[in-house]
Amino acid sequence: MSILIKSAAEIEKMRIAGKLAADVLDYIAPHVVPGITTNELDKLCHDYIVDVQQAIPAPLNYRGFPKSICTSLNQTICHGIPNDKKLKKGDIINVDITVIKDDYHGDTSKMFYVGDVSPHAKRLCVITQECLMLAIEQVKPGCTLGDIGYAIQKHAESNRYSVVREFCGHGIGKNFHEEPQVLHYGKAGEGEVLQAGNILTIEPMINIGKRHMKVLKDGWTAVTKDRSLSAQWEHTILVTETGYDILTIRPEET
Ligand code: EYF
Ligand code: CO
Ligand code: CO
Repeated sequence: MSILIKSAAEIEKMRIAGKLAADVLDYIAPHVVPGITTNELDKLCHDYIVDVQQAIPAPLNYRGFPKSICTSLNQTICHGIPNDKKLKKGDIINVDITVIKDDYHGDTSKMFYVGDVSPHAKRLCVITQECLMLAIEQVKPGCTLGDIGYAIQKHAESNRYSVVREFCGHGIGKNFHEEPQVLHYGKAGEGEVLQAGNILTIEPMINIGKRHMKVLKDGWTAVTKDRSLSAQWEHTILVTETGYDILTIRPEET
């Protein structure tokens, strides 16, 4: 199965959607402090996306998801549902934003520290971001999906962390989730070959403990089975003629 190749016009719309998603993370950053609830973060992001960006928060009602963003706290791997619990000093939290603008999607997430966090929590967040960047650096025409997964798995496991296997990155465009599935583990040289014009997300989820997860009774929230901390970072990536372009890059990363 070959991966969709976007036209120049589609790529332009994806650039806009990607920039808007990245802007939401920058907008929300000063609000991620002890005492705020994830429901308050959800409302701030929702209103910014709808009223300021004149865009649509893609998660809201997507396959029945009840909120506009995902907020995944401490041992939550992904798809955490915003609620009325206050953040506290020492928490780590992933905020995952997907916006739809002019029919096209931009999808990105990052880890936030709530006040001062422990060195072991910080190390997990840093290594997980390195996993994402090492994977992105693989991307160019001719690279395989296995090259991406291998880069992540190698860096995570050489730091004695584990890679969650139940969730993956994905192609993205007019649809939130398109082919291919981008696994965060694998063997170099295996799997589908990327071509210029492909657009996909890479979004590794890395645990301090074992890789296994369970889904809570709410039917959405994935947590580590051993209750160890988990971290995730995500970008939307365009494959260019010479390499890659990070469509959701933030100023702090350049
Ligand atoms: C059992 C959802 C469906 N799915 C994926 C739906 O790609 C994403 N983030 O990078 C992504 C975000 C969301 C998402 C938000 C809601 N959903 C979640 C959990 C299980 C499920 O189907
Ligand atoms: Co996302
Ligand atoms: Co995604």
